[in-house]
Amino acid sequence: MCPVRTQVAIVGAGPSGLLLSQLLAARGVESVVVEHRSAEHVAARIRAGVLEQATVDLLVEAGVGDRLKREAGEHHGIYLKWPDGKHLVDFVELTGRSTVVYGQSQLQRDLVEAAALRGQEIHHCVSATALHDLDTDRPAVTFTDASGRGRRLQADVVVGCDGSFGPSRDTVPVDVRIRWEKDCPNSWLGILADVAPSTDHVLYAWHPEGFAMHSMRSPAVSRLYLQVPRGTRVEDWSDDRIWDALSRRLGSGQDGFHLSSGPINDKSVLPMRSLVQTPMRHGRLFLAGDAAHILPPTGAKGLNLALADVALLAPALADLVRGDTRRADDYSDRALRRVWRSTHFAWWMTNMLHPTGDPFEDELQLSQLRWVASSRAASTGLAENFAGYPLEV
Ligand code: FAS
Ligand code: PHB
Repeated sequence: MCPVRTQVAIVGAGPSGLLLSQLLAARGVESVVVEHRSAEHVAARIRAGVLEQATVDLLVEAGVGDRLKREAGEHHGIYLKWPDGKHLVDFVELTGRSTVVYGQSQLQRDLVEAAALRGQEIHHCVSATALHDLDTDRPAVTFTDASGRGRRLQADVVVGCDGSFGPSRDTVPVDVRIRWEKDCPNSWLGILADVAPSTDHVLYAWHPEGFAMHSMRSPAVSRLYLQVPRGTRVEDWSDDRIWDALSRRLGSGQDGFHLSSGPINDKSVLPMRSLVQTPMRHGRLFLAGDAAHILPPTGAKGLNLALADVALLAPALADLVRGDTRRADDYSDRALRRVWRSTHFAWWMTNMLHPTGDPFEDELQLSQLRWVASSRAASTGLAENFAGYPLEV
């Protein structure tokens, strides 16, 4: 096994891993990234879409925001819709902050291009990734590289940016970690369709049959979601069945709203759950992004939170590798303040918008939607959370 040495070993080349390597390079800190999949596979995954103002500012400052500034659609609010009502929560009017819609796959492409420009070392298509000696000052990551060779990456620090299914969070000893998990009874069935969006802002709809959401990726591509029971198989939903359900739940044909349909070119089912693991550091292992927390996507927080983690972590690691551990010692507590705020908001939005089949719950949810629509205080609360907070709450 031929050992290689770096300052920061990053497991995972998704948005958190690549942005971290970008932020570290800007601080003169060397890193090496190991990734299980090919660059094409990671970039092709259809996932998040909404970026908070603080995230946009972070990406622009990191030097990866040029295309985002040119192509992202600014959205100063979201619509809430229910059978006898519709309301625009205007973030700018209420909080002075805005959001943009920019697909995660577009952001991933920007991060990959920036990594190539700076000559970032990334090992794709690795297997058998394992983390070692995390409670020493010589931690390491071993893996089998794409050519089948065993590799050992020695580092000062290891960062787990390996998402929901990576090995990092399980490497923290059971008697050290606390893991909070809460499964939702629903999943989301998401589609990407070649059709112009039928709404100018992201539209969240409560309907007795189930939640639906209309988002977008460009003037010609729509992104839409349906609440489906947990365990739903994507093959159980034909294109026609999907469009029929979306049309009913989004209220097509009512109040001048008409849902346009078109060819569906991606379909997937996303189980919904909340998970938080603390602490987000163990010795020389730091966790960031989905490796540390998973949120229901109803609050559009997953990606934003992942990037907020690394915005905190990069300066802390730059200090750590130069001998100053103070910010690294504070990382977990500081990051978790935002993690819990985002986790609560995602839970609150999910419980307000997803009917459970219980008529009593239906009335509570409808009352909450009418309250948010009629109370400036309530809609400001939603706007503050959705449009996001400064990078450190
Ligand atoms: P990621 O999961 O993006 O990246 C982790 C990387 O680590 C992956 O590339 C993986 O291949 C790699 N990896 C895993 N195991 C490894 C190993 N053993 N060795 C090396 N590499 C390894 N968020 C929203 O806000 N809105 C949405 O609509 C939304 N939809 C989603 C749909 C799905 C199917 C999923 C899974 C998540 C969704 N999310 C959504 C959340 C998502 O956007 C995440 O928050 C975001 O990808 C987090 O980025 P990372 O932390 O970098 O993790
Ligand atoms: C998306 O555009 O994919 C999106 C928008 C809002 C959400 C989740 C996903 O809450």
